[in-house]
Amino acid sequence: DDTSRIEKARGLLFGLALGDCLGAPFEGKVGVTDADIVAKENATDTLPHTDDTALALVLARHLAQRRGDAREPEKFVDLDLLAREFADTWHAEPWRGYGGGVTTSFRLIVEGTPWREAIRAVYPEGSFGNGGAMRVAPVALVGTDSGQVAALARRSTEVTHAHDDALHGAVCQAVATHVALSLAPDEPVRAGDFVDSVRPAVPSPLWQDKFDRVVELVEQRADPAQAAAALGNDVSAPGSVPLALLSFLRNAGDPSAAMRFAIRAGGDTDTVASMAGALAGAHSGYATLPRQAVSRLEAAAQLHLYAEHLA
Ligand code: R7I
Ligand code: MG
Ligand code: MG
Ligand code: MG
Repeated sequence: DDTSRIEKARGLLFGLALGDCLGAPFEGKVGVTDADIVAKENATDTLPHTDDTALALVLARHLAQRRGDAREPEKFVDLDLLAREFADTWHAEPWRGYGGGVTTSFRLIVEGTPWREAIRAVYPEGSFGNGGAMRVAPVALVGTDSGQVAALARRSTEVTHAHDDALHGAVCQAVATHVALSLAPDEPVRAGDFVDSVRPAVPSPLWQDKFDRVVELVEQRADPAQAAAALGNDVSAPGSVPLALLSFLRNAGDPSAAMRFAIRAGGDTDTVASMAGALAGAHSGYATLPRQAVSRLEAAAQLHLYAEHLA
């Protein structure tokens, strides 16, 4: 119904932003405890976001315009315009923590280089960074089935990331978010079934192997350190998207626990917690997010606006 739809849309967007904001202060830190993270949740200062949320807001705004034909929603992504919107957003606030490759390509795009050329200036094969996956979750609110969601994910990613693994990572995160939206918040999530719903969208041996490991790690009740050792926790798409999926599946029904698991796994904490937060929020809904923290998000007003537009 409409109530649960908007509740889940808010959960998705606020979970994405909250994971980014809670994870950012812990990037690269070791020995982080649950108590350290809960103290951040319960503080009173504003929670500033990084590039992850900044670009997710750009994509949400772009999708809210619903350009093109509703029968072909993948056309809701205008590639040339979206590339320009991302680059302009970097240019307005370049201090948000952007990756080195996109910083160069955004500068070239702002200066007038066509995006297809600009994005191969640093990495000729295209970046395999997680920058497509970190911002992709809003597409799950627009696509009506896995195929549409995957097409939207690819289009929203390819304007910055041409490498297959960056595209696979974004499709994985988007389709997983779509599945999370479709599940009742109060029903238990079965990791094997959940992963089986995502698998067909990511037909790559590397990613299928990652999915096998995610299911094993849920069954073994792996801790964050074991999860990071088995799956990776870096800025590459294959080294971060599976860890976010595991963080969600290990803590289904408890978004705060999913984000804390992701942060305690270390490495690229803002991005892994953000992707885990989007999945967990899409499944459990806005009301289950830590209340004291969501009200302090820098972008709270915009997140509410786009949740209403996209739900
Ligand atoms: O993918 P991207 O937007 O970075 C996102 C990450 C997130 O953690 C954000 O929170 C922010 O901190 O950055 O930016 P890119 O510059 O495309 O990729 C990120 C990094 O991945 C690069 O700086 C490289 O270290 C690495 N990388 C590569 N290294 C070698 N060869 C990406 N592609 C390649 C490659 O082809
Ligand atoms: Mg970031
Ligand atoms: Mg970073
Ligand atoms: Mg990051």
